[in-house]
Amino acid sequence: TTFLAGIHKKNQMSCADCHGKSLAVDDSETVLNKKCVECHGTFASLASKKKEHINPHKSHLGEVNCTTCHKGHTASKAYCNYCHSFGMKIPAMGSVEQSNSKKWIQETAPKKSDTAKTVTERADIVVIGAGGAGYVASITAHDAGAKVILLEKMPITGGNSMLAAGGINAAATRIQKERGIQDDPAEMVKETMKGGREKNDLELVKILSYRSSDAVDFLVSLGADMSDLVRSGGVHADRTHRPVGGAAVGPHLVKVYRENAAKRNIDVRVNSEVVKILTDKNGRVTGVQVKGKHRGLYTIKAKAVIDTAGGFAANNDLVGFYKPQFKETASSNQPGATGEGVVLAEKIGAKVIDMEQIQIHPTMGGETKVLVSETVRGSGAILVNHAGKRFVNELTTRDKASAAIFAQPEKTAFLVLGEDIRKSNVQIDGYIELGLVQESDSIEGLATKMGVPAATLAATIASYNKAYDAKNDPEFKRQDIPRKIAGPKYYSIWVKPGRHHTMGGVKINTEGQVISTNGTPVVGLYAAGEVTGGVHGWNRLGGNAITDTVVFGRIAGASAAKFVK
Ligand code: MEZ
Repeated sequence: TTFLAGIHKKNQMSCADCHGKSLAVDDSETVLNKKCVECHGTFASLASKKKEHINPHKSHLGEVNCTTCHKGHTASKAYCNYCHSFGMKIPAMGSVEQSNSKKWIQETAPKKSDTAKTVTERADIVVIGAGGAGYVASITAHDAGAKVILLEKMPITGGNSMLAAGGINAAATRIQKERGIQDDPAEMVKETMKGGREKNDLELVKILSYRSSDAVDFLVSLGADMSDLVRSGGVHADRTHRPVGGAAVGPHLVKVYRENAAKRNIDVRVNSEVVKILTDKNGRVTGVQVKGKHRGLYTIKAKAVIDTAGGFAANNDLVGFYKPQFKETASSNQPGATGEGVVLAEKIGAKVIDMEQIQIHPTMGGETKVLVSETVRGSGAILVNHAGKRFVNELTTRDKASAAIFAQPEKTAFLVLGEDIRKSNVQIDGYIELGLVQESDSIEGLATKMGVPAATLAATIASYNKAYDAKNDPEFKRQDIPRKIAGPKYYSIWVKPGRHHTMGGVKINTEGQVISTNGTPVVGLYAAGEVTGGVHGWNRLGGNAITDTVVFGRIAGASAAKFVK
């Protein structure tokens, strides 16, 4: 009686008042959530009532199901608590417990799966995982005439794309040309290969680069704003496209994807975990077995399956298996990034490559799971050690920047920036809201807060500003210094490297087909995004992940649609 269902019952409500008259079993909890909104109001109206500093109804996750956090028959639990230490309590059986990824998945898994009736449905194409690649593949396949079902094991869609802060790398775009920025897909190939330590699949990198400009046009055609540009590490031009003001790219794109899928009536199901990819006796893909939160096990027969289930940087055990030294590092990933998509494909013969290549992002916010975007450095911030000195080119590749931080005695560092840099990147205001930023009216004041020698920090900033004026950074050879570090306010963020991206995964060819261990395509199986290996080699460049999801999501969607025809 203490859970939400009990409270509703005490208020004379029946089961049908929330679940609808038919009491239909629905893993996405659509009817239930519609009822929540009817009685309690929309996200926007609830957000406007709250005066708290951190407003759960105004989150970067967008308008997710109410039942993501509010539970009728078990204790409610704030999803935000997985990543943030807000200690958010939910009225009526709220929990403040921090979760780890495994635990979250157990809670969303069905209890009666083994006893559930087996039902069979049909689709042309099933897409596994509703992150960026999954949405793009689904929209593309749908627009090519295929009947698509998009399945997501988590209670919300968006995957890691939802958390993407930076932007999408694309070369020779209309937007770059309008700003007079010289860029070339051939340069993008070269820099992506160099960043990946030449271990990338060159043919995939060429596709990534030469189709990147089209990918941005595609996003704009869906309604996305990609009008701002910034530079990411390891590249020579402002190639990272993002929404105006430097807003985080992920929440914006996922909102656009959700709207486009809804407009097309694409069947998107949350709380729906694929537990097996089905094949016939010749190894051709015939569909999937799904474990729905309420429905239990059921089958969807399909002529093709697209695996876009993402990477595994949130899976401690898997990371520990491939890279024991990274097991205890914090992860910037959403809790569902646990790698089942790789295992599902491997079980039906897919070749898996580069699994030990796990990217460590240099700047996670102190002890948190919050990623402080590379675009903060791209906007002009410097990295300073505990002695108050720069120690690395801030726009080098992530592997090198992380290694340079790990080489410091404290294994942590600070981002230091001034007022203009803060104003140029709206995400910094978000870090201020989250309490990650220290600020002061003077360099001396900031140095005291950081616990670094004031005279050294002042000399570091003066020398960086001199490099800005001279357009030459003799000590660290940073190529792009877009802004000086100047007051009236100075800011610092304490940062620590953390797990961010898994470069390995299933091998694909240029058509997005999954390649088997014997070197031929697994018939009917396609893949795109972080579940695949090969595109990024041994180190991914910042901004290339969204390009990967869009370019290869489109390829997988189009190839699968052509195949089912
Ligand atoms: O591509 C990324 O991972 C990226 C740009 C992240 C970030 O630091 O913002």
